[in-house]
Amino acid sequence: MGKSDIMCHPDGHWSTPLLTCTFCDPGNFTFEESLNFCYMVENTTTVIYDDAKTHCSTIGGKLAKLDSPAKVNFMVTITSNASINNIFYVDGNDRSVETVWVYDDGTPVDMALFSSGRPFSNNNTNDCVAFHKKYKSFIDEKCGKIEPVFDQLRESRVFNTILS
Ligand SMILES: [Ca+2]
Repeated sequence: MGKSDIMCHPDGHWSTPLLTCTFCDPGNFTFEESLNFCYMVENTTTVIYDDAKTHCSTIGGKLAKLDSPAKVNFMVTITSNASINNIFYVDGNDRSVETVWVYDDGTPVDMALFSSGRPFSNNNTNDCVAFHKKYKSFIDEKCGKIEPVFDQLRESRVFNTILS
C-alpha cells in the first residue's frame, strides 16, 4: 500500500515527491489504510483467551485492540460474511479488578463499545472481551470458552522517501 503527494505546478514543474510506503510485516496481515491498522481474522483458529493471546504473539502480532467505534465498525464490515463465526476474542479483560475493563497495555476499554446490557455487572465468570458479530459490539465472555481470534500487528510500517 503506498501513496505519493507529487503535484504538477502551474509552471509545468513537478513538486518534490514524497513517497509513502506502508505495509504489514509479516505480509499475511492485511493493511487498512483508513485506520492505519494491520489485521487478520482467524475464524478457523478457535482457542481460549490466553491461548489466543499466545497464538497472536507467535505469528508476530497481538489480540486486536479495538479502541474506537471506527475499528469496531470495521470489524462489523469484515465479518459480515455469513460463514464467519459469531464471536471473536479481542484485546481486553477485567481479570485484575472486577468491572474495571482494561486493554493489555493497561489503558481503559471504552465502555461505549460494549453491547447494550453488557458487560454483566459484577460477573466474575465473564472476564474477557469478545466482539459479537450479531450485536456488532463487545460482550463480556468467559475467558475459558473456545472462540475464534482477531489479531492485529503491533504496528504497520511506514516509510517516507523524498526524491530529489
Ligand atoms: Ca468480569
